[in-house]
Amino acid sequence: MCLYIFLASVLSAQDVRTSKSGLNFREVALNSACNSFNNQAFMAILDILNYPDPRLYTVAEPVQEVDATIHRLIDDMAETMYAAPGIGLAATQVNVHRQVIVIDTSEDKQNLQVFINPRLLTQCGSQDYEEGCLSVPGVYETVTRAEKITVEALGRDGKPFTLKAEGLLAVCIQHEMDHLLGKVFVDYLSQLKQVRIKNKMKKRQRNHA
Ligand code: QAP
Ligand code: CO
Repeated sequence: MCLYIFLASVLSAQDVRTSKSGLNFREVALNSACNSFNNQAFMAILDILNYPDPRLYTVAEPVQEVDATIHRLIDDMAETMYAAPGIGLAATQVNVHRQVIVIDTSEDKQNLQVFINPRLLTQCGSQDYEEGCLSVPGVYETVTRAEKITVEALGRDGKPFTLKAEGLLAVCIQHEMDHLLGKVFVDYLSQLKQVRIKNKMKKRQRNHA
């Protein structure tokens, strides 16, 4: 997105000043944009798998080391989630089968929460919440989950933390942890609803083709 805006503004400026290297201004701008791209200075919006893609049923592997590759994945997942816009995204949904989740349930979208290798330590009570999913666009159905949870995970910095959550955040963490186990919220619904949702998705795919 930033790259496109940047390139569009550079290319629309009809500036053909010649630089020391002999390249004109437009070529220099393009080169530097491409170099930044190769050096991975830009984040990327990733493709999201759509239900009932069989790859959504893959069980994610634990992350062994929170390295630059994982940082890049987290940044790209965050950009993808914010662009959608969504409040949670699991790596499974972008076809990366590692235990990585990004969540931001805040109003101002300034509170990114990262969960690597999450484990539920406690869960209690129950709550019904109307859930959606970026992999099941346009479908919202009520699911019953634990009301309060305690989760242990690694943060973006690779350091372990524990977090108590309730309400929407607790629902979101449980929804995203399900993705890492190869589970989609639709799987909790009646067979009839699952069939209807699959048909709706097929129809959608035809129209968006
Ligand atoms: C999971 O879901 C969640 O259908 C995150 O057209 C949802 O961010 C947990 C979205 C609700 C708890 C409660 C869905 C965006 C976003 C759509 C999302 C859509 C556009 C879903
Ligand atoms: Co989801």
